[in-house]
Amino acid sequence: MSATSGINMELLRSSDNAEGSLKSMQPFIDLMMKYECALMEIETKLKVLNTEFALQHNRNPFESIKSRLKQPISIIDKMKKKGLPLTVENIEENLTDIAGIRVICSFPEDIYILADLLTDQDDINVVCVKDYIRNPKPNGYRSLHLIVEIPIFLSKEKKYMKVEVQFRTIAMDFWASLDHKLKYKKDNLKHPEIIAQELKKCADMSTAMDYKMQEIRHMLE
Ligand code: 0O2
Repeated sequence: MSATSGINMELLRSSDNAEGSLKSMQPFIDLMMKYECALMEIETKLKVLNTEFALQHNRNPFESIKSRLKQPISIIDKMKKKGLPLTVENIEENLTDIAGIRVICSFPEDIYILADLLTDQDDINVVCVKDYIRNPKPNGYRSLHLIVEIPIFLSKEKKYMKVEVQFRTIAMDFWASLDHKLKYKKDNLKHPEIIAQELKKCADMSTAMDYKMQEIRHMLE
Protein backbone atom coordinates (compact mmCIF):
# COMPACT_ATOMS: atom_id res chain seq x y z
CA MET A 1 0.00 0.00 0.00
CA SER A 2 1.42 3.40 -0.95
CA ALA A 3 1.56 5.93 1.87
CA THR A 4 0.16 8.72 -0.31
CA SER A 5 -3.04 6.77 -0.85
CA GLY A 6 -3.89 7.75 2.75
CA ILE A 7 -4.64 11.31 1.60
CA ASN A 8 -8.04 11.01 0.06
CA MET A 9 -7.96 14.05 -2.20
CA GLU A 10 -11.46 13.38 -3.56
CA LEU A 11 -12.86 13.49 -0.05
CA LEU A 12 -11.08 16.77 0.62
CA ARG A 13 -12.22 18.29 -2.68
CA SER A 14 -15.82 17.29 -2.24
CA SER A 15 -16.21 19.32 0.95
CA ASP A 16 -18.26 22.52 0.36
CA ASN A 17 -16.73 25.08 -1.94
CA ALA A 18 -13.76 23.50 -3.69
CA GLU A 19 -11.26 26.36 -3.90
CA GLY A 20 -11.92 27.89 -0.48
CA SER A 21 -11.99 24.56 1.31
CA LEU A 22 -8.84 23.33 -0.45
CA LYS A 23 -7.05 26.45 0.78
CA SER A 24 -8.27 25.85 4.30
CA MET A 25 -7.18 22.22 3.97
CA GLN A 26 -3.59 23.23 3.17
CA PRO A 27 -2.31 22.96 6.78
CA PHE A 28 -3.86 19.47 6.96
CA ILE A 29 -2.29 18.43 3.67
CA ASP A 30 1.08 19.77 4.93
CA LEU A 31 0.70 17.75 8.13
CA MET A 32 -0.09 14.57 6.20
CA MET A 33 2.97 15.16 3.99
CA LYS A 34 5.10 15.33 7.15
CA TYR A 35 3.66 12.06 8.45
CA GLU A 36 4.37 10.49 5.08
CA CYS A 37 8.02 11.60 5.35
CA ALA A 38 8.21 10.13 8.87
CA LEU A 39 6.91 6.81 7.51
CA MET A 40 9.65 6.83 4.87
CA GLU A 41 12.31 7.49 7.54
CA ILE A 42 11.18 4.60 9.76
CA GLU A 43 10.75 2.24 6.84
CA THR A 44 14.28 3.00 5.66
CA LYS A 45 15.70 2.41 9.14
CA LEU A 46 13.94 -0.96 9.38
CA LYS A 47 15.11 -1.99 5.92
CA VAL A 48 18.71 -1.04 6.77
CA LEU A 49 18.52 -3.15 9.94
CA ASN A 50 17.04 -6.04 7.96
CA THR A 51 19.82 -5.92 5.38
CA GLU A 52 22.58 -5.84 8.01
CA PHE A 53 20.96 -8.59 10.09
CA ALA A 54 20.52 -10.80 7.03
CA LEU A 55 24.24 -10.52 6.26
CA GLN A 56 25.30 -11.27 9.83
CA HIS A 57 22.82 -14.01 10.67
CA ASN A 58 21.83 -15.40 7.29
CA ARG A 59 18.12 -14.77 7.80
CA ASN A 60 15.73 -11.82 7.65
CA PRO A 61 14.26 -10.62 10.94
CA PHE A 62 11.11 -9.45 9.20
CA GLU A 63 9.05 -10.83 6.34
CA SER A 64 7.28 -7.65 5.23
CA ILE A 65 6.44 -4.06 6.11
CA LYS A 66 3.19 -2.26 5.38
CA SER A 67 2.74 1.42 5.96
CA ARG A 68 -0.37 3.54 5.89
CA LEU A 69 -1.57 7.04 6.62
CA LYS A 70 -4.86 7.19 8.49
CA GLN A 71 -7.73 8.19 6.20
CA PRO A 72 -9.12 11.71 6.82
CA ILE A 73 -12.54 10.24 7.62
CA SER A 74 -10.99 8.01 10.33
CA ILE A 75 -9.10 11.02 11.71
CA ILE A 76 -12.35 12.99 11.91
CA ASP A 77 -14.15 10.06 13.60
CA LYS A 78 -11.40 9.60 16.16
CA MET A 79 -11.30 13.35 16.99
CA LYS A 80 -15.11 13.30 17.40
CA LYS A 81 -14.85 10.28 19.70
CA LYS A 82 -12.27 12.13 21.79
CA GLY A 83 -14.58 15.19 21.82
CA LEU A 84 -11.86 17.46 20.48
CA PRO A 85 -12.21 20.39 18.03
CA LEU A 86 -10.92 19.47 14.59
CA THR A 87 -7.78 21.59 14.28
CA VAL A 88 -4.44 20.60 12.80
CA GLU A 89 -2.77 21.33 16.16
CA ASN A 90 -5.23 19.10 18.04
CA ILE A 91 -4.84 16.30 15.50
CA GLU A 92 -1.06 16.35 15.82
CA GLU A 93 -1.12 16.60 19.60
CA ASN A 94 -3.79 13.98 20.31
CA LEU A 95 -3.56 11.29 17.65
CA THR A 96 -0.55 9.03 17.71
CA ASP A 97 -1.51 6.63 14.93
CA ILE A 98 -1.85 8.85 11.85
CA ALA A 99 1.34 7.36 10.48
CA GLY A 100 1.37 3.60 11.00
CA ILE A 101 3.83 0.87 10.09
CA ARG A 102 3.21 -2.84 10.53
CA VAL A 103 6.26 -5.06 10.63
CA ILE A 104 5.61 -8.76 10.13
CA CYS A 105 8.25 -11.11 11.55
CA SER A 106 8.54 -14.88 11.46
CA PHE A 107 9.43 -15.40 15.11
CA PRO A 108 8.43 -13.64 18.36
CA GLU A 109 12.04 -13.12 19.46
CA ASP A 110 12.86 -11.26 16.23
CA ILE A 111 10.18 -8.72 17.15
CA TYR A 112 12.06 -7.74 20.31
CA ILE A 113 15.47 -7.78 18.57
CA LEU A 114 14.18 -5.43 15.85
CA ALA A 115 12.26 -3.18 18.24
CA ASP A 116 15.37 -2.79 20.44
CA LEU A 117 17.63 -2.09 17.45
CA LEU A 118 15.21 0.57 16.23
CA THR A 119 14.57 2.29 19.55
CA ASP A 120 18.31 2.26 20.49
CA GLN A 121 19.00 4.63 17.57
CA ASP A 122 19.89 8.05 18.93
CA ASP A 123 17.48 10.07 16.78
CA ILE A 124 14.45 8.05 17.90
CA ASN A 125 12.40 8.96 20.96
CA VAL A 126 10.14 6.30 22.42
CA VAL A 127 6.85 7.89 23.43
CA CYS A 128 4.94 4.78 24.47
CA VAL A 129 5.23 0.98 24.44
CA LYS A 130 2.21 -1.35 24.58
CA ASP A 131 3.32 -4.96 24.76
CA TYR A 132 0.31 -7.06 23.84
CA ILE A 133 2.60 -10.05 23.27
CA ARG A 134 3.70 -10.40 26.89
CA ASN A 135 0.29 -9.07 27.98
CA PRO A 136 -2.26 -10.13 25.32
CA LYS A 137 -5.66 -8.43 25.20
CA PRO A 138 -8.48 -10.53 26.75
CA ASN A 139 -9.78 -11.37 23.24
CA GLY A 140 -6.38 -12.88 22.35
CA TYR A 141 -4.95 -9.96 20.35
CA ARG A 142 -1.14 -9.98 20.33
CA SER A 143 1.29 -7.41 18.89
CA LEU A 144 4.00 -5.09 20.13
CA HIS A 145 2.99 -1.45 19.65
CA LEU A 146 5.50 1.37 19.83
CA ILE A 147 4.81 5.05 19.43
CA VAL A 148 8.08 6.69 18.42
CA GLU A 149 9.10 10.17 17.39
CA ILE A 150 11.46 10.62 14.50
CA PRO A 151 12.91 13.81 13.02
CA ILE A 152 12.17 14.71 9.42
CA PHE A 153 14.34 17.24 7.63
CA LEU A 154 12.42 19.60 5.35
CA SER A 155 13.83 22.54 3.36
CA LYS A 156 13.12 25.01 6.16
CA GLU A 157 12.65 22.96 9.29
CA LYS A 158 13.51 19.86 11.27
CA LYS A 159 10.46 18.40 12.93
CA TYR A 160 9.80 15.40 15.16
CA MET A 161 6.79 13.35 14.01
CA LYS A 162 5.00 10.51 15.79
CA VAL A 163 4.72 7.10 14.14
CA GLU A 164 2.96 3.98 15.46
CA VAL A 165 4.99 0.86 14.76
CA GLN A 166 3.19 -2.46 15.22
CA PHE A 167 5.34 -5.60 15.31
CA ARG A 168 3.64 -8.97 14.81
CA THR A 169 4.49 -12.49 13.74
CA ILE A 170 2.85 -13.93 10.63
CA ALA A 171 0.52 -15.94 12.91
CA MET A 172 -0.42 -12.87 14.98
CA ASP A 173 -1.11 -10.94 11.78
CA PHE A 174 -3.28 -13.70 10.36
CA TRP A 175 -5.32 -13.80 13.56
CA ALA A 176 -5.63 -9.98 13.78
CA SER A 177 -6.77 -9.60 10.16
CA LEU A 178 -9.48 -12.24 10.63
CA ASP A 179 -10.52 -10.73 13.94
CA HIS A 180 -10.74 -7.31 12.25
CA LYS A 181 -12.90 -8.69 9.42
CA LEU A 182 -15.17 -10.65 11.73
CA LYS A 183 -15.73 -7.61 13.98
CA TYR A 184 -17.84 -6.01 11.24
CA LYS A 185 -20.06 -9.09 11.08
CA LYS A 186 -20.45 -9.65 14.82
CA ASP A 187 -23.35 -7.14 15.13
CA ASN A 188 -25.63 -9.40 13.09
CA LEU A 189 -24.86 -12.57 15.03
CA LYS A 190 -27.19 -14.20 17.54
CA HIS A 191 -24.36 -15.43 19.76
CA PRO A 192 -21.28 -13.23 19.25
CA GLU A 193 -19.81 -14.59 22.49
CA ILE A 194 -19.40 -18.03 20.88
CA ILE A 195 -17.42 -16.50 18.02
CA ALA A 196 -15.33 -14.59 20.57
CA GLN A 197 -14.59 -17.82 22.46
CA GLU A 198 -13.60 -19.61 19.24
CA LEU A 199 -11.36 -16.71 18.23
CA LYS A 200 -9.70 -16.80 21.64
CA LYS A 201 -9.00 -20.52 21.14
CA CYS A 202 -7.42 -19.72 17.75
CA ALA A 203 -5.29 -17.02 19.40
CA ASP A 204 -4.05 -19.55 21.97
CA MET A 205 -3.25 -22.09 19.25
CA SER A 206 -1.38 -19.50 17.19
CA THR A 207 0.63 -18.49 20.28
CA ALA A 208 1.59 -22.12 20.84
CA MET A 209 2.57 -22.45 17.19
CA ASP A 210 4.70 -19.29 17.24
CA TYR A 211 6.78 -20.59 20.15
CA LYS A 212 6.97 -24.14 18.81
CA MET A 213 8.28 -22.86 15.44
CA GLN A 214 10.80 -20.69 17.28
CA GLU A 215 11.92 -23.73 19.28
CA ILE A 216 12.35 -25.74 16.08
CA ARG A 217 14.44 -22.93 14.57
CA HIS A 218 16.71 -23.03 17.63
CA MET A 219 17.04 -26.80 17.26
CA LEU A 220 18.00 -26.37 13.59
CA GLU A 221 20.64 -23.81 14.51
P1 0O2 B 1 -6.69 0.64 12.42
O1 0O2 B 1 -7.65 0.75 11.30
O2 0O2 B 1 -5.92 -0.65 12.41
O3 0O2 B 1 -5.80 1.83 12.58
P2 0O2 B 1 -5.54 4.64 20.53
O4 0O2 B 1 -5.09 4.37 19.10
O5 0O2 B 1 -4.39 4.75 21.49
O6 0O2 B 1 -6.53 5.74 20.65
P3 0O2 B 1 -5.99 2.10 21.67
O7 0O2 B 1 -7.06 1.06 21.47
O8 0O2 B 1 -5.61 2.40 23.08
O9 0O2 B 1 -6.40 3.39 20.89
O10 0O2 B 1 -4.68 1.70 20.91
P4 0O2 B 1 -4.01 0.30 20.82
O11 0O2 B 1 -4.45 -0.61 21.90
O12 0O2 B 1 -2.54 0.58 20.71
O13 0O2 B 1 -4.59 -0.28 19.43
C1 0O2 B 1 -4.48 0.44 18.27
C2 0O2 B 1 -4.47 -0.45 17.05
O14 0O2 B 1 -4.07 -1.79 17.36
C3 0O2 B 1 -5.83 -0.61 16.38
O15 0O2 B 1 -6.01 0.49 15.53
C4 0O2 B 1 -5.65 -1.92 15.62
O16 0O2 B 1 -4.85 -1.74 14.47
C5 0O2 B 1 -4.83 -2.73 16.60
N1 0O2 B 1 -5.67 -3.48 17.55
C6 0O2 B 1 -5.81 -3.25 18.86
N2 0O2 B 1 -6.64 -4.15 19.43
C7 0O2 B 1 -7.03 -4.99 18.45
C8 0O2 B 1 -7.88 -6.15 18.42
O17 0O2 B 1 -8.45 -6.59 19.40
N3 0O2 B 1 -8.03 -6.77 17.20
C9 0O2 B 1 -7.43 -6.31 16.08
N4 0O2 B 1 -7.64 -6.97 14.95
N5 0O2 B 1 -6.62 -5.21 16.08
C10 0O2 B 1 -6.42 -4.57 17.24
P5 0O2 B 1 -7.44 1.01 15.14
O18 0O2 B 1 -7.39 2.49 15.19
O19 0O2 B 1 -8.49 0.33 15.97
O20 0O2 B 1 -7.65 0.54 13.67
